[in-house]
Amino acid sequence: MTQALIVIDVQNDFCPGGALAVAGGDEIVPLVNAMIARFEHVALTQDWHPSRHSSFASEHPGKNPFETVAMPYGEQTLWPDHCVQGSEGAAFHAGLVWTKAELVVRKGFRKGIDSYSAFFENDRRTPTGLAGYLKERGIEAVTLAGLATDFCVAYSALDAARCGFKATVAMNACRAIDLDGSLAAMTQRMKAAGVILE
Ligand code: VGL
Ligand code: ZN
Repeated sequence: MTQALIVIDVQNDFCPGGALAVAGGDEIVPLVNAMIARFEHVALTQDWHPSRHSSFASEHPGKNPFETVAMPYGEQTLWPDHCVQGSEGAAFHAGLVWTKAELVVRKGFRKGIDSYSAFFENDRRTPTGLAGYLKERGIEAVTLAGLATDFCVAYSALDAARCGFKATVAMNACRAIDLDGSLAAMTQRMKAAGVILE
């Protein structure tokens, strides 16, 4: 089976000191680097929001980060401003050895819709193009690692399985936000969808 590694959002804003820091987010960098070295094909994702993105709590008067709001496409968690296009926070962690990557998928660039998954935006319908890219390249199996386990990694893994890829998550090379039990809930959803958790 032709395999690819997909490294999810290993960006400064998701690491300690960043705007939406994930505890221990930087600890995965050496593990991810070792995986990059081992895989024949590597793609990266980069959370890439315009300023004033609709997922930012600052755009919703009276709302705080980590609260939710109803969007036309469903419930959306609100976040601190993060990963603004071209900012230092949106850059890959300085220790990430990303030069081998064959593709960088940027997501979340439409102001009115968030995109956790590397495959579809949060309406679960608008594709990023990644599934078509992988299929055209003959890639049948994907392994995911990165940030955050219970948001962008999990939604990407669920969509990978839904698109017909064999999907594996390297859990030790991921770190979670864990908002109101989201890590346990998303772990359960991944298992139920047939995602292999390593
Ligand atoms: C992410 C929240 C908002 C992630 C991205 O990479 O998991 N989480 N944007
Ligand atoms: Zn984001």
